[in-house]
Amino acid sequence: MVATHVIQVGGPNGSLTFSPDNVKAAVGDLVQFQFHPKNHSVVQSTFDQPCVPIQNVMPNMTTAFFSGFMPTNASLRATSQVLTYTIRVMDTKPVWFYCSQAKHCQGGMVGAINAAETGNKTMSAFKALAASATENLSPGQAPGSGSQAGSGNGTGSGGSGAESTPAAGGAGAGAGAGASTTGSSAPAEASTSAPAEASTSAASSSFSSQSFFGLTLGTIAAILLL
Ligand SMILES: [Cu+2]
Repeated sequence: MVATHVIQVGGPNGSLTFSPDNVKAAVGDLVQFQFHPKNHSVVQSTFDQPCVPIQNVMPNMTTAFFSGFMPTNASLRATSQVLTYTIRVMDTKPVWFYCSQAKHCQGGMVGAINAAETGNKTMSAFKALAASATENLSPGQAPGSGSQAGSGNGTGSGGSGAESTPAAGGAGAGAGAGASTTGSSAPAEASTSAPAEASTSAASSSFSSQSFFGLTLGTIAAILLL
């Protein structure tokens, strides 16, 4: 029987986490990522370069997965129209992944399937490597182009049995916060989704307590993870 392991991507309070950040899965099992606000992604990486797509490091990698960006908001979850992305586990070797939004990878938004509990390649070691990464890249994004300028292709490769399930109706990113993104259904391109996150953060800070001392939401989130 095929087991499905659910991983929460982000959290209702905006946390930059995958939860759980390491699942034990058997060959053939499914791993379903469920996306929380505001706009995250799941990108496969190597252990050694946590914030770089695996195909940048291993050009012959044909089964790399990338969910695309998944702009969503709380009301979408309330109506159970949760954005999901599901992959199939192809072997028992560790699979490493991260969120390519802004500096989420460096902020600790990394995870694994079948990471070892001990030794050199543990989840905590992976997280430490991510924290010191110089860039956070989406697939297709040129190194050195900056974290806001990517153009992800928004599709997982079929090789790993990936499928994404955009919610019906195509909810716009940050609709509750007045962001002016287009309301097309996910996966959005990084070039539009990255500014969306920035604008929703700014909008929400204007009417909530998320912006103390002029810090942005992202800065506060980063500090909280220190
Ligand atoms: Cu993220």
